[in-house]
Amino acid sequence: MVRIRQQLRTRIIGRELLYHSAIGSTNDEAKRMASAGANEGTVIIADEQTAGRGRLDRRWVAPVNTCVLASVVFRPRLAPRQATRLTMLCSLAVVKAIEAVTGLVLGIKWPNDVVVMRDRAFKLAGILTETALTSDQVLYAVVGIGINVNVDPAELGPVVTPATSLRAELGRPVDRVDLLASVLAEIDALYAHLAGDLLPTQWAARLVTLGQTVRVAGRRQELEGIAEGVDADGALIVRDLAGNLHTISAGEVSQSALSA
Ligand code: BT5
Repeated sequence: MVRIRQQLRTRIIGRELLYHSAIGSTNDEAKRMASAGANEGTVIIADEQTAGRGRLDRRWVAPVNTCVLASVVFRPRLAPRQATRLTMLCSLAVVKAIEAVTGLVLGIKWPNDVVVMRDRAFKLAGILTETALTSDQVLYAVVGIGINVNVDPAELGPVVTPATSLRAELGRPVDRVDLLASVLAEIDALYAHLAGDLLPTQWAARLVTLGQTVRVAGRRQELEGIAEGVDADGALIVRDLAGNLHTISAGEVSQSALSA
């Protein structure tokens, strides 16, 4: 993985890049470095995580030397409620990079899953955004990216959304360094569009969730309805069965039993 340094032509992302053969969690290390003053664009990568995390402290599983495991430090000029833009940016960058390197066509399952769509969504990559906030700005954010590259999905154990990998989709292995270089280059290019309409527009165009009947388990409520759109910061707009609109900024979306 360390050969990535020769391949990077980025402006900001990966100017400083630290490789670990094994680490607890690249996100934890990136947060530690960010709180100690690491520069924007610092990237931590690893070939193995012994304590890889998903959201809500769920486990992220990646057998050694098979996956892309990376975390990026950002110091964006964003208000706290806009921090979701970094999740949008990195999920879109992962989609674009994988499509460019492999030719697969991918989608995004709101809010953070990169998926291959067949009769249902198969999860190929996950994004974990963690922030340090003041009342009116993001001090720093760490976005962790896990991509299933050369792994047998059966090795991942029980998963919420069925999992897949690039090798499973393509029937051949994919070079993890080429893929990571492409992901970091896409993040670097999209970072110039962190503000403005391009990012939410391109991200929304990839959402497999829109138009579907969904069940949303949010922090405060659970509801069922049609996912009609997203707002500029990525919140999901759902029309419930009584016709009322709800804006959901965080939660879990699953395809509803009603649409089965
Ligand atoms: C995510 O969480 O999808 C965010 C994953 C972020 C992982 C990266 S790896 C580099 C960085 N360092 C870290 O420690 N984390 C980040 P979530 O949506 O909560 O999905 C977690 C759930 O996905 C788990 O509860 C499992 O059901 C399932 N899962 C675990 N490993 C998986 C895998 N490799 N592929 C697909 N699903 C998986």
